Amino acid sequence: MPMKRVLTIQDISCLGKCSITIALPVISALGAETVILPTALLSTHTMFNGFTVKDLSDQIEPITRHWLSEGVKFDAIYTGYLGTAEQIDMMKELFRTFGGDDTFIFVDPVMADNGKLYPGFDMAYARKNAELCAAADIIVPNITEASLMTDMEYREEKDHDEAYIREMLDRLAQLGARINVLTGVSLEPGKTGVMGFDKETGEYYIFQNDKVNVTFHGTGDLFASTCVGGMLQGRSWQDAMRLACRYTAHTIEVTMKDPKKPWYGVNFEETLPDLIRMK
Ligand code: PXL
Repeated sequence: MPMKRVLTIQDISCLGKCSITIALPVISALGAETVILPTALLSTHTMFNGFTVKDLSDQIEPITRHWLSEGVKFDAIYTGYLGTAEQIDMMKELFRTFGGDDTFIFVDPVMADNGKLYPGFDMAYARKNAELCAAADIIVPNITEASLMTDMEYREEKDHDEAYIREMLDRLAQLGARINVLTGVSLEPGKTGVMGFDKETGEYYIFQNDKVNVTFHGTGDLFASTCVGGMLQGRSWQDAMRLACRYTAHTIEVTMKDPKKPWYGVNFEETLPDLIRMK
């Protein structure tokens, strides 16, 4: 099979195991060429105190202009954490330039979790992220992000039921993407996973894992990167979601066994060989 090529656009957090430092190894391990466009350079991710940030917005236009002059094409474009509303506008432009029938656009509207926006984001940014989702083929918000983009109440996992999740999926679909996947969905006690909706076929998909009662930073990026890599291997979106749920859960479990686990991220390095073998 010819090698697939994906462009991923998100920050570089030098220390912290998230965004590009997860996307590159994970998608590469799944066998696709991973081209990066860094949106900002941070000393660490934003859960640390005192992190430094250098915005790289001014590099986006010259870098993409060079790629255009080289005739570069992508099989997928995957956006994650972006810093500013202006960068979202730049992404919409970039999708128009590099998108097309042979390029799927995968948007993870990273901005919030556990009912709260991440530092530096506000409701205006949430509305902007909804515009980015409208320009995508597939989106993978968590419940917090989806609640902000659909004006629905945020409910914790213990309060999820299928009616709540279906309504959220229907409202997400109205934003515009064809495939809408909610992460962090719990449809049975002790379980967590995803529920997705393909608005073209009208099909819903649910996958639930045993819940490990911890949250780790970077697991959303691990999940999204695995989905993108899985889809580039030719898996259906449902198969890619299932792989991503199983791999993320497995990595959390393995990380929990490390007495020296870092507080800021998961030990995905230890589980990458398993991912390569997972069916
Ligand atoms: O994992 C998402 C993410 C990516 N990049 C940065 C972050 C976060 C979440 O907080 O701070 C810089």
